[in-house]
Amino acid sequence: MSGQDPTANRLEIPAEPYPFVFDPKHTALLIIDMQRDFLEPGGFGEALGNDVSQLRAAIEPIRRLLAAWRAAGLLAIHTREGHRPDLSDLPPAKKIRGKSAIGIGDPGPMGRILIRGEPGHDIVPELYPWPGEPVVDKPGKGAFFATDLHAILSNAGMNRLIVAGVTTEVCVNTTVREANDRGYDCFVPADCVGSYFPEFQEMGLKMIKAQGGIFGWVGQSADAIAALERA
Ligand code: C5J
Repeated sequence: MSGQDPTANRLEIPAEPYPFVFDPKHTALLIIDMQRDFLEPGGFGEALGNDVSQLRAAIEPIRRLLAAWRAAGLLAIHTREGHRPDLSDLPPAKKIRGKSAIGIGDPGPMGRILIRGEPGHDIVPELYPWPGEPVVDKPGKGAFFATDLHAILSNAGMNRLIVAGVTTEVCVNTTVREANDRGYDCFVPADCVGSYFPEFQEMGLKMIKAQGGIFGWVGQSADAIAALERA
């Protein structure tokens, strides 16, 4: 698409396995599941025994990237993992997986866990969507499964994604793979994604950029911001 557009703007971000080239007009910033239940002390993530500071480290880099993205007037999209209050879109297998004492739909520290409309399901205040920024509610790990994300992106002429959010090995990786299969090139800023497990953070990023960028590119948010500022 960018090759046919006389106004195309080809920006370059240093990345692995090689520089990521993108036209900001055709690139969306996709922020995955930066929800209070995953990130805040006292939420579902912590109740399961996870160290939320591992995820919270991504908030400030995402905030800076989002600010630069918004300042340039570009498309930012947010996702939230969660389910209908009557649980009709929650597969029984997902409900019982893990056999933990509290699960999806149960009362939790911030309302019913991962239920749309509950405080814990909402996005952390630091990254709260602006009016007009699409928020995609997804019942699965991948942001394309059972959502209108692909329609929103293609109707807006997007062919590249910058993917941030949590967790690196679960919803970020699943979404990048889904996007790759649908023809999107994805850049993942390593400092803007987080995992409760350092080894999964490392391997989750390695799997994206392996074999010549089998699923996408990995780099740093400061380089993405610098590319935007140069433009
Ligand atoms: C998980 C997610 N890990 N957003 N969700 O269950 O990665």
